[in-house]
Amino acid sequence: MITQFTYGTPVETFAVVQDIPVSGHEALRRFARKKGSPQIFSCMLGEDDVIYGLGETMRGINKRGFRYISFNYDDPNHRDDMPSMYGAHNFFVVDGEETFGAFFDTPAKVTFDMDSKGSGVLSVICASADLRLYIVEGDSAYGVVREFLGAIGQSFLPPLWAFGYGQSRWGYRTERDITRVASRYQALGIPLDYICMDIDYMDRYIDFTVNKRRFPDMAGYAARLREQGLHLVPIVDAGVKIEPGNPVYDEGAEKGYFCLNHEGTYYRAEVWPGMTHFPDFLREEVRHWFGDQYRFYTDRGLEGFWNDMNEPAIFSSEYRAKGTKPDLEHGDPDQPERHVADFKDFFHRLDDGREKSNYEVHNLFGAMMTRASGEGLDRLLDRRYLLFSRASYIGAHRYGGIWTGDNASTWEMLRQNVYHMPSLHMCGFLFSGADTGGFGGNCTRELLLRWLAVSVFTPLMRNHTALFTKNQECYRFRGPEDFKAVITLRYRLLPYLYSEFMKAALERDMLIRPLAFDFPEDGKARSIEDQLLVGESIMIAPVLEKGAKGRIVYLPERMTEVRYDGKSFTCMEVGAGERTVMVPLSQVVFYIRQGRLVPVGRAAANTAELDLMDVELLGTGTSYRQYVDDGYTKECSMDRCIMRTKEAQPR
Ligand code: MIG
Repeated sequence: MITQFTYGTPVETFAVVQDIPVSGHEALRRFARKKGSPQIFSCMLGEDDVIYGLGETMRGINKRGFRYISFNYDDPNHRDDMPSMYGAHNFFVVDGEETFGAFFDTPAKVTFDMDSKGSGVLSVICASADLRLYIVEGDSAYGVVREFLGAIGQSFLPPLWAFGYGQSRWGYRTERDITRVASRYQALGIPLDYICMDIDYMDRYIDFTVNKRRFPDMAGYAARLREQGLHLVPIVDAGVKIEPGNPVYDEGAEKGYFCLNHEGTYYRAEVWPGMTHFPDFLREEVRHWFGDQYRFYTDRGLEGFWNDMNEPAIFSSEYRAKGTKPDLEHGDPDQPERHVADFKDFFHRLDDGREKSNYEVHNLFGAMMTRASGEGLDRLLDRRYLLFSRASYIGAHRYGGIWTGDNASTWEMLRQNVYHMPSLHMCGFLFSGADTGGFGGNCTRELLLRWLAVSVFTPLMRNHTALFTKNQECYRFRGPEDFKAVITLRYRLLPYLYSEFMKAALERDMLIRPLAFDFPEDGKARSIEDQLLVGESIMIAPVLEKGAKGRIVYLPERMTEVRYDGKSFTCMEVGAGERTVMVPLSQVVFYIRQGRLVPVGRAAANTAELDLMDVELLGTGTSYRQYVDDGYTKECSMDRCIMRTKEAQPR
């Protein structure tokens, strides 16, 4: 059950799509002690209460003990104590003496103090008094999450090829660079489905352009790659370069589609292309116009995109450049001063007639860019597309996926990737993943192999790294057959992973879950954060430590231990409890739950060559409901599931 409380005149965020009746404010007393204003919510926690949720935030799966701030922020130096990342996912669940969820639906800054002082107090402070608060009740943490997922609507559904392996790097400049990546992967027989084009494919970093010298015939080139089963995925940045003569700029400027400054002229900020204006994505008409611009790419045969810099990230604003400051009377101790200055001089004109500074509606900007592009692509294409964004807000999950931004090639960041996945799935962002191998810094062979073994199980599986870092494509390291083994496993598991993703999306469920969600009575499972459940049948226990030859795994029940060595699967029944498992770098080990099945397919060079129907069934179950389609149809429903059955195995 969900109860809605409304305070003031909230900005429409489009996060919740279910019709939820509004309750009188007194009803909130059951959950919270309100101190004076609706902007402050607080409640007492039981000693052993666990707090789940908050999507893209640092730290572990249990968010208790720290402070988090929803204020979308581009900080490439990810640290454990960093309060904000690129997304604002204001939903959490308290699991304990009293189990309930809360979603603070406001695009302004929200501070979540999850008992940071250790005194048993959870408190939430909203910067704006105009907000909606949803309290979600259920009989378990998992039940609360499912209730919430039902309210925020169906996840974005990417095409099958988006579940393939993708290679990216900031630094690919020309057709030749991309061709080299494709042919090296093909020569080694390592599967690959797409290659990302970072900002250097553009003409001077201007969206909806191609640098003609570097890509003389983008449409022809994309078509040639498609014949090899490969897709090109261009980046699109949020800012539109100020350049009279460029049709996108001209039309946007003429029609009043850009955000304003305090003087009422277009807000100017410096980003990659130089001085830019930001489209006012919060308005329907502007979203429609911006979404239509993707036609530039779809006309050239491109069907996958990543939206970047949409927190938005700003290198320098006019104010900053002039050294003057707008009214900082209400400064913000949690934000760098320049940030507050940039976002307070930056105005949106909402569809409801109000004008709001970006500072007040900040967390919606990237989400509405995703919505603009998602809706545009939906109009332009008769098939599903790939889209993932850096900034987000709950609701954007219906239009695209996200990646977790500029992590680094460290073991801590690999571990953070594991923690992020269930938290993101609680907030609806099923199609998500991290930069595999790490964005900043230099990746080692060992770290990349261990990271790939985690990414095999995340919906977005993309290797990406920053300019000036060591090359990170699999073929740059010795022993490419080990990389081939791990990535081949992804393709062999796709009949299962794709099916589980689609079922989770269609049934408003999570795909990746903490152990505690499925084993709530198991005290030990409740405290484990480095093992995850993936779909209905699989549990993973990845090796996350440098130099480790294996690890200790906790099994809440009897399971099948499956080992993949690049050629075949070896299955072994193992009992409940702790066990030590050895995992060489050339192998991946995962677990199949008691009485469940996993359909595995044959190896394939890419998803175009993959046959979802040609599977063998692993595990001790007797039946599995497999979702199957052509991989791109927009008509997806549970009716597409087929039943796989297997004779019961004698034990
Ligand atoms: O200021 O386009 O997170 O993935 O490679 C950096 C260059 C801009 C940030 C993205 C990263 C991308 C990079 N971008």
